Order: sequence, then C-alpha cells, then structure tokens
Amino acid sequence: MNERPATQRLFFALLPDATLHERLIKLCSDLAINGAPVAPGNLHLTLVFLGATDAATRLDIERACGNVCAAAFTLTLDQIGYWPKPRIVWLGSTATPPELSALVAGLNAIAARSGFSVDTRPYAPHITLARKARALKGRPVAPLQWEARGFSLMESQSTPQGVRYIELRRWELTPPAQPDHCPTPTTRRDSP
Ligand code: 2AM
Repeated sequence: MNERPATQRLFFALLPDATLHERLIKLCSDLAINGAPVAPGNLHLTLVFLGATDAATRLDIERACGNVCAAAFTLTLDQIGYWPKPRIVWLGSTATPPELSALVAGLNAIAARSGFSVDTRPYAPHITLARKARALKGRPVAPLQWEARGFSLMESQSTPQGVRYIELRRWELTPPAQPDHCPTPTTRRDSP
C-alpha cells in the first residue's frame, strides 16, 4: 500500500499578548471594515508559512527551532493597508525591525532544509484583520507597539465553523538584557 502520511497544516507566527490582543480587537471594531473579520482568537502575525507537514518533518523542525537564537524586538504597527487580489485588510508596519527579518530568515532556512519551498517575495509583516473585504480609504492609525518575546508553531485547522489557528509550541526570544541567552521551548499544548 502506498498511503500518504497524515499531515498537519503548519506555520510560524507571533501571537499578541492579552493587552495587544484587546487593542487589535478594538481597532478592528473602530475601523468598521466591510468584509469578513478574522475571528478574534485567530489574530496573529505570520512569520513563515510551511503548509502540509508530516509528523517526522514536524519533529525535525521543532528540534531545529530549539537552536534558533533570535533577539526579542519591538514592532511598531502603524499602517493599515489593503491587498486587492486576496481582498485582505491588514495592519502592518512601515519599518521592519532587523531582529524580525533575522528571525524570519532563520525560520525560512529551517523550512528550506526540511524541503519546503520558501516564499522568495520580500517579507511584509502584517496582521490580517479581514478577508473578502472592500478597499479601505487611507486611514491614519494610532501606532500599536508589539513587544515580541517569543514565536510559535501554529496549526491551521479547518472546522465546520471555519478555520482555527492552534498554538502547538512556543519558543522564547533572547531578552534584550541577555544577549547570549538562546531560546528554549517552553510550552507544548498537545501530546506528540
Ligand atoms: P496571512 O498571513 O496573509 O493572513 C495560515 O494560513 C496563515 O499563513 C495565514 O495568516 C496566511 O495568510 C498565512 N499564509 C502565508 N502564505 C500562505 C499560503 N501560501 N497559504 C495559506 N496561508 C498562507
């Protein structure tokens, strides 16, 4: 028999802390976007999208993530944008911190070593706020600061109620005061 192994649809993301999460929900409501809002529990910033991943590959990726040494950073979210092709309204940044670019490069390298094709477009950090949306007229936004202290391996699950993003595992970023400290896995929300 030539059965394909079961896979999970995985990606890496930053997840907002409770305070930022509240602010994002308020922003979405203030913007009154004409479209399908992302479910509050799904708000995130994608670092690297992997796609269908079998269990052995997931294990390799998790091991490699234990060796990622990337610094914590602050991302200033100061721009609302609209991409007409996917019809997405997003919140993003006019300046990508070098630590964020380095983290994405490190995760892309891990993905490539595991055989994933890596997105070669320039990385555009954004939080999707709504899909199937109409264009928003240029709107100023009061900047929100994202104090990124860890990154997460996420699973995208399709459910009858819509897509759900589940955090599988999180790694801490190096705190600014401890430049030589490397991240260690801190949580595992499922059993292998
Ligand atoms: P987004 O970041 O623009 O919202 C899970 O699907 C997440 O990975 C979503 O946040 C999604 O888009 C992002 N993503 C990036 N590349 C993707 C791809 N090729 N297919 C599906 N989702 C992708």
